[in-house]
Amino acid sequence: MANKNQINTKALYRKLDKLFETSPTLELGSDDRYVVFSDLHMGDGGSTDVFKRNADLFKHALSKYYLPKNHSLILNGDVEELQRFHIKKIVDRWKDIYEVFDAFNNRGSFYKTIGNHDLELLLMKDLPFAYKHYDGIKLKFGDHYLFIFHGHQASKKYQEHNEVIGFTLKYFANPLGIKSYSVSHSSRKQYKIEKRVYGFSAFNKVASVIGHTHRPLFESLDKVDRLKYKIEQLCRDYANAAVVDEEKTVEIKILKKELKKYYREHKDHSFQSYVYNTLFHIPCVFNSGCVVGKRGMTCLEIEGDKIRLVHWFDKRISRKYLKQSGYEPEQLGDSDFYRLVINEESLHYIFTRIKFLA
Ligand SMILES: [Mn+2]
Repeated sequence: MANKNQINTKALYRKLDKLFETSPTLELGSDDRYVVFSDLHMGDGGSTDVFKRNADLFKHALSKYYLPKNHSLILNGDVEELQRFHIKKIVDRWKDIYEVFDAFNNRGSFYKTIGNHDLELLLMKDLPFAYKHYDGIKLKFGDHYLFIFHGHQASKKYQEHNEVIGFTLKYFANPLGIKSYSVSHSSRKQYKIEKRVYGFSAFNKVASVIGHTHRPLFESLDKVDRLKYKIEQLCRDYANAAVVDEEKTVEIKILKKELKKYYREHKDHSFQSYVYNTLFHIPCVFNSGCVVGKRGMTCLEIEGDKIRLVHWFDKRISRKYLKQSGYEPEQLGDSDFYRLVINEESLHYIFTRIKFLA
């Protein structure tokens, strides 16, 4: 039996339309630099605080790399873990992190969107910080838009709860009454959310930048598809080269090994392919990944015409990475932290494909 409260797909797309319309627009000039991080889930510093693991890495990347290089910082939702911790405890424990946020904010280059784990910020009267919160942000690149939002808005479960939450908030203003829910990190649920964002973005010819699922996506591709494409491209380059390219041989072997390892570690393969049932593959969904990863953190850098998926990690895993000739990580000063560009593409090229293929 159909549930009366059930949000149908059309209604969900209408909500995303509204979110797009009401999100403020920032012009992306050719000299502008942005970095997008999401899903920090900051807690109280205790044993259940998942932010703690990469807190140092995150602080260094912001204060020693992005701040001096004049990037604007976009925190794309689930910054504070308010479903488990009190805001005051979070702000107390991570004073030094908020000082870095303040440095961006004082420069007028700090943007914070709301996710499902920090939703309550919208109703709190005395916030311990003066940041503005957005539901979404549009970055305008020529005639095209990068649409930045956390991503829980594409979850039917959230939209169903949202009706109830909205009512509760309006009439009782009781944040504790919010039924907490978090996204299950099952492939199937992640896939459904990503697929809806893909459908919405392709239809509207925009490129969406989300977080929420904690899974990095670049040009609508996840790790498996990126590896496959890369291997195919390397084979093509190898065949076209005038002389035998030993470096490419090594690189192909490494990537093949990585792909096999991924398949060994992930048993459920049915939701791994991002080549959706569309005539062409449309590069319209990006996901910055998360700050709380076991092997470091990922983010998206937007610099003029370029967009990049970047992996930050510390020396605990750097030796393995440094050995792999296919990658060239950059050490941050003389610190233990490294920055590695996983993918880079031109926004002109991306929007050309979206324009003609979607
Ligand atoms: Mn989330």
